[in-house]
Amino acid sequence: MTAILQNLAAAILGGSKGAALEWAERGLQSGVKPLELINGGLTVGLDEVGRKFECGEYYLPDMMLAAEAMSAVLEKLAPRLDQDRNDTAQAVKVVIGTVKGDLHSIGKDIVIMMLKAAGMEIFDLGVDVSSADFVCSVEENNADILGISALMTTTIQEQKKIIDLLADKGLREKVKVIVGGAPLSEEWALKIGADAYAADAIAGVKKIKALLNLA
Ligand code: B12
Repeated sequence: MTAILQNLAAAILGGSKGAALEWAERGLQSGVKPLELINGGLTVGLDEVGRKFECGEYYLPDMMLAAEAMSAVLEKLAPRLDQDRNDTAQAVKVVIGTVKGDLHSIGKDIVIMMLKAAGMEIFDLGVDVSSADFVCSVEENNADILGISALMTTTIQEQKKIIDLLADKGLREKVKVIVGGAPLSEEWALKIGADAYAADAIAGVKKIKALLNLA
């Protein structure tokens, strides 16, 4: 099993969609849970891609190939995630997106997969979303939760803009805000006035349930 995860991570690192899909399939057939393939294989590979990019060993096209391979496998795994039989979260409406200027979607999409598996209703705004569009969607859909993703130190400030705009429109008390993304921390969430921060998708589901006092 460890070999499968290692090979899956290596396929992502090599930007090979075909190999990544094949190792994911082998993993599933050997009984590895989709979540383990995501956390123990795909994400490990992509983190390494990020490190190589940072130190100049990889360039943008390498990162793009790795991201495409990752997205293809996620698409394959999405319908196979365990569905939560407990339906306490059924009526929860979540608006989620990645901030303006930021095109990173993979982390957000994993969070969405987990929230859907937990039975929540998702309004996915996509990437590069303006603060006005976030706030409009919260209002229109009467959302319980607003999830805001930002992956770059240059874009995380947008999260604060959105929270400030919610307050300006008198909507801040109507919705709980959770923020996520690799450069963030609890301190950041506190500083910008979010209700919660989650380091990964699983923590995200737990924190959202806690914010809404669900079991
Ligand atoms: C893949 C990738 C890309 C892909 C994105 C494809 C896509 N469809 O998403 C592409 C190639 C397009 C890309 C482009 C760029 N990228 Co890029 N990218 C990455 C990389 C390698 C992985 C990101 C990722 O998907 N991680 C895997 C997921 C699972 O992790 P995650 O996003 O952190 O999400 C998890 C948690 O954070 C959390 N979470 C995330 N969001 C949310 C939201 C909520 C509500 C909750 C609860 C939780 C949550 O849960 C998720 C799942 O567990 C990172 C390096 C890294 N390790 O982060 C660089 C990285 C983020 N990119 C970087 C850069 C510089 C760029 C570019 C500027 C490069 C360039 N020269 O053009 C462009 C920017 C484009 C733009 N305007 O956004 C830098 C950012 C540096 C900084 N300033 O902070 C990084 C850190 C690479 C590096 N080490 O230098 N990138």
